[in-house]
Formats: sequence, structure tokens, C-alpha cells
Amino acid sequence: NNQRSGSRGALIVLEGLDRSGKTSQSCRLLSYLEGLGHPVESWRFPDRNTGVGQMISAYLANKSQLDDHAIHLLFSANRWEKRSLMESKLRSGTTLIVDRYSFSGVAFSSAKGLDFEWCKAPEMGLLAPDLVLYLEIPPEKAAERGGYGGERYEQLELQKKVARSYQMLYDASWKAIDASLPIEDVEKQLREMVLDCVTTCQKGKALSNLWS
Ligand code: 2DT
Repeated sequence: NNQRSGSRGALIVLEGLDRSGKTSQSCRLLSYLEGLGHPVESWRFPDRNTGVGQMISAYLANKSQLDDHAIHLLFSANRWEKRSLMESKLRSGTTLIVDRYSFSGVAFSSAKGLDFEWCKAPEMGLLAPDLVLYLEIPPEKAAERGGYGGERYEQLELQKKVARSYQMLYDASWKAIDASLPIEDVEKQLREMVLDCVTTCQKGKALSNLWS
């Protein structure tokens, strides 16, 4: 089957603590790839535009209360509802730069005290990223950048635990970048890694699922 083995877009995820620079770098990567003529879109999770996303948004804004397990499953459902669109975009050759994904799901919920393996389970079968760019920054340094917006998880103590959970998720598809460096230096490193990944996927690297 030509579609299965053929050229496709890359699934590239940015992860990191709040204020690590994920959103700025996503924008920059989007313009960079567009400039090179690659079909590319920038996505983010939670996707607050869906019905599920609105429930998540209300929870994060402290406008609603939910059991920790229930909100975890909503975050996961929010990715499942986008899975088929994600797959068709990738197969049609569009690269996706995704700001947060399943790793945020596991890192934040397990930092709150939920069992690590339980947190991973609902993510199994979602598409596995080709590359996870981890913007690494000490929690204290991220906090100094200011602009924690007052959403539920934007507190130093929780962010420290999230950093430890991220470490447990690290695998071969991850690349860590020192996000305390100036924004242009980080961008330069990311460009190289992303271009490399896009090329590999164009050559027909197979899509796979988390966590298999
Ligand atoms: P933003 O500030 O990036 O919109 O994130 N989160 C995110 C989870 O707890 N689980 C998830 O699955 C995802 C994707 C991290 C909003 C907050 O939601 C947290 C920060």
C-alpha cells in the first residue's frame, strides 16, 4: 500500500514546563518550515475549541472542580477526538508542530499524585511523535520569567514535580534543549532537529502508536 509506506508529514511535539518557551518556539518553527515551502500546521493541546476542550479550559481557570482522574481522562479524550484528523494530515504530507501532547498529560497528572502507569494507559494507541523536543529549564528559572497566568497548575512546587515526571518519560524519540539559552539560540538548535526529522518522514518512515 503506497499510502502506508509513502512520504508523509512529521509529528513533532514540544514539551516542557510552563514558561519554557514552547509556544514562541512553535510559532517560529511554523514560519521557518512555511518559509522552506513545507506543508505545516501548528496544533496545541489542550485544544480548547471542542466541547471537551471547553470543560478542560473551565477546569484550568478554576471555574469548575473535577476529580483528578476525570480531568486526566478528559485531556486524553481531547487528543483522541483529534487522532483521525491528525493521521490524515500526516499521511497527506502535512507536518504538525504540536505544543504539548500525551507527555504533558502523564507528567502533570502523575505530579498531582496519580499512578504513573495508570496515567499512560489511556494514551496508548494515539499516534507516537517522530520527535519530542523537550525545552529544559530549571523550575525556579521558569518561575523568574514571570507571567504565570494564574491557571491551576502554574505554581512552582507543582512544576518541580512535573519536571521529575518528564524525566521518567524520556526515551529515544526525545531531544532535550537548554531552554535557558537566548531564544534565537534555542531556535537555531530546534530548526536543525526539525528539518532532520521532516526529511526522515518524507523518506517514508512508518507511523506508529504510543506506547508500544
Ligand atoms: P497550556 O498553558 O499550554 O494551554 O496548558 N495539561 C496539558 C495537562 O494537565 N494534561 C494534558 O494532557 C495537557 C495537554 C499543562 C494548559 C495546562 O494543562 C496541563 C498546562
